[in-house]
Amino acid sequence: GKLVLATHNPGKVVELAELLGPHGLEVVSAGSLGLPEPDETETTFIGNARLKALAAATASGLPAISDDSGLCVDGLGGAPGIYSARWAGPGKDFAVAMARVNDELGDKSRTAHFICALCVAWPDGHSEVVEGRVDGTLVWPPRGGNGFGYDPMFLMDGQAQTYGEMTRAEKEADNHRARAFRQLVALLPARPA
Ligand code: ITT
Repeated sequence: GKLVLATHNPGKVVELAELLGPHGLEVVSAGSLGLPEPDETETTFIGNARLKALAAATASGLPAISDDSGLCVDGLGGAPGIYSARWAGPGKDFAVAMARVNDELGDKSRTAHFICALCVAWPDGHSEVVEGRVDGTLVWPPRGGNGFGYDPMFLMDGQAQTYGEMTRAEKEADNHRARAFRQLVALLPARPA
């Protein structure tokens, strides 16, 4: 059946489409349906993921999958966290966002993790949510031009390359989004559209 991808972030669309592909679900984007971008008024990744998926499912009459994610930096008390997109400003400039993270960090702890909450919601208001996490450290200066967002400064534990230096296949093999997705897949057949 058809599924709405309830995100306006092109980097997420690429990764989620790749993850969903093998499951034979026909994906339509929120943008192509002209769905509005709801304000992210919740205080948790899971809360915002639910809000976005329910808004898209209700508006479209189709099941919808949303992604709320972000970078949590230990030396910054977990910031930018749910504000990760907002730190890039209206111009969505992640060079600026990464520089702000680095400036505010100074010599505080550079350990960090990415969180990805994925939600699938149905037009009748039912929803399921899962969360994936990947741990790492932050490098400076940023390395690599692949991926999106904070990828060039994130070095996953056990890796020599930042997400910005990895190929798409290398990053997608194991990250917060893929880890969340593995849990979500287990829930999908339980409630087909
Ligand atoms: P939607 O709400 O439309 O999905 P958004 O970009 O506003 O798009 P979020 O509110 O979830 O999404 O913000 C998450 C931000 O965290 C995102 O803009 C990235 O900068 C960052 N982020 C999330 N996953 C990432 C990843 O895999 N690599 C790098 N940065 C990531």
